[in-house]
Amino acid sequence: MIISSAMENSFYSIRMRASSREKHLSGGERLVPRNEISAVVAALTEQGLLAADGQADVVQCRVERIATATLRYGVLPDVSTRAVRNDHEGRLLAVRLLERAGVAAQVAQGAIQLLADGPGPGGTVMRGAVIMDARNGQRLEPDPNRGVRASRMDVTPDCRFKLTRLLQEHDLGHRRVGEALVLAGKVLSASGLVAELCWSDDPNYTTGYVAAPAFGYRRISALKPSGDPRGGRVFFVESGTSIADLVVYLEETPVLFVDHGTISPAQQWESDDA
Ligand code: WAQ
Ligand code: MG
Repeated sequence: MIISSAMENSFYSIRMRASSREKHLSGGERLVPRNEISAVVAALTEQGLLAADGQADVVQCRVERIATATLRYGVLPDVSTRAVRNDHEGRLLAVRLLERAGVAAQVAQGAIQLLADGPGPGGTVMRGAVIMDARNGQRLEPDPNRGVRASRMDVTPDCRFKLTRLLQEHDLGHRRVGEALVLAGKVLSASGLVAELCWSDDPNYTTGYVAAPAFGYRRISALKPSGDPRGGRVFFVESGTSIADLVVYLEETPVLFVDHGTISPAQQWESDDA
């Protein structure tokens, strides 16, 4: 949800990218006030250096001032978690959630297969996300090698303080959770956006999520088998959505979240649940 309001103070976009021989290893994006720039650049640089067991040979951080007038404000999606027994159950649940959000069942299944096979060229991981027509499954991202990167989104310092504490109370203090929640928040705020599907390319991180306006950010404890290095993101859109406008919004429009939503305790999922 996006709310418009006037807020003073300059914010700066900080984007980090770590790579090894042209291969993307890790990225990070923050929007911070002037006084946090140095600390955040240091933290993101360290994150890039640590990525993939320290394989990075280039870590770049780019700092850009954001024109205050372009800033949009929003509230983060609600967070809920379903524990599943294995990735088969997890993928079944993901299909059901995507259908509920308005994605055709076959399209949802196809998207899961795409991420399972590796959506990049030759079964590799993409740096960004796939954009997919929710009705017919057509891939719409302008560059299918790279995908689209959601960028220039963050929580305000005040919201970060509250969100960090709340996530920790629910054992969700892992950096990935907050990052993915903010990314999903921006993605869901885009016009024409129906749902997002995501799981990590980190072989040891099996939890993924389906996000949609109707149920927020729903975590699923297993969307892939442990040890699998493939992962990715699919942004599902309504047919007829302007992809050019969507890409500009996701990559360039700065969005700051001023508050979080609710966080519900994890629930065991049974396949006969609605
Ligand atoms: N924009 C678009 N796609 C991205 C971005 C981005 N900024 N960052 C990563 N991706 C794509 C890219 O294809 C990656 O391979 C893939 O997503 C996964 O990225 O609640 O850690 O950073 O427990 O490995 C979700 C669950 C974790 C967190 C997701 O993703 C939770 C995660 P990763
Ligand atoms: Mg990441």
